[in-house]
Amino acid sequence: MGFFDKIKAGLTKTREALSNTLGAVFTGFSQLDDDFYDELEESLILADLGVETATKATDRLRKAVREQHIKEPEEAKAALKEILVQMLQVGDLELKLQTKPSVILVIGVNGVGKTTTIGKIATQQVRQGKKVLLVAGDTFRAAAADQLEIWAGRSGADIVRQHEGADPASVVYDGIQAARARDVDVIIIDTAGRLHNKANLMNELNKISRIVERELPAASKEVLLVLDGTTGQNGLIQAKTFKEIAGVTAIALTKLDGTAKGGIVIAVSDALQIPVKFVGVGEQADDLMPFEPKEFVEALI
Ligand SMILES: Nc1nc2c(ncn2[C@@H]2O[C@H](COP(=O)(O)OP(=O)(O)O)[C@@H](O)[C@H]2O)c(=O)[nH]1
Ligand SMILES: [Mg+2]
Repeated sequence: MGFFDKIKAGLTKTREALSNTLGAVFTGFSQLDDDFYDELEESLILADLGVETATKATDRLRKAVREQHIKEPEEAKAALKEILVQMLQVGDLELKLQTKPSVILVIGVNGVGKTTTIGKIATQQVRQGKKVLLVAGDTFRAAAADQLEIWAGRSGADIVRQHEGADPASVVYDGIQAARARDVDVIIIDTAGRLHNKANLMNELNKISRIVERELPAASKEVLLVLDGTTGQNGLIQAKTFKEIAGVTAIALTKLDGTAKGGIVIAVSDALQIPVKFVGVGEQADDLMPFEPKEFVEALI
């Protein structure tokens, strides 16, 4: 299944909601009047774009309709798609992994899918012939490193871990030394995401970043924030907090195969101006898709 089909299958719920509402907006109105725009904005909010982004998209459509002398709702639909695609193109969509080694620091609250996403990315990288090392920086529970170890086995990556309760920064230090010794291409660091104590989490992430920066000053680095697509606008609040404390460079949005309303992808890209680089559409190794704005919007509308 290609990106389009998988997303389409994954977003069945959203698409049902959207084709009922959005579809109805474009077929139910014969002219592009205020009622049309009100209805459109409301259905975009229902699709989880959030009020701010939905309003912005609607305003841009009004402007496009005026400037391009659009009369028909069908033409306006094409213009809206273009606007949404633009809102999703806020940066490079590929991971920047130019140096050997490169580092991906993976952050996000508990349960969003960090470890699973790491396993999936490792699978893709190993398939491309890269040597991958996973670093078990979530030392909060022993089970977290066990889970990462299972993914290492599945994907063909190496792993560095320590005992439960170890200092994450020290595990990261070990990982970097191991990566040097073993000629690793990509280091992927798992972290714990206990957001209930923001200062603590910030400290921990800062410490890890400092080690990486000190040991590998010239390396390509990505800070990948993982968000659960089913948490809707709540995810957006989390994302803002993490952006503030950790200098996020990329986003992976998981669980788009569930009850997620896909519009959250647009809300997150637009509000944070950080590109969504991956979407998770299941629990298996192959269920991670590189994000393609055009196909995504086509699948959505
Ligand atoms: N349906 C679905 N489940 C996912 C996806 N990504 C992760 N999960 C599940 O979400 C749960 C939490 O994932 P985990 O990687 O342990 O989250 P972490 O606490 O952030 O490391 C697990 O049961 C995963 O199998 C996804 O894209 N789709
Ligand atoms: Mg985990």
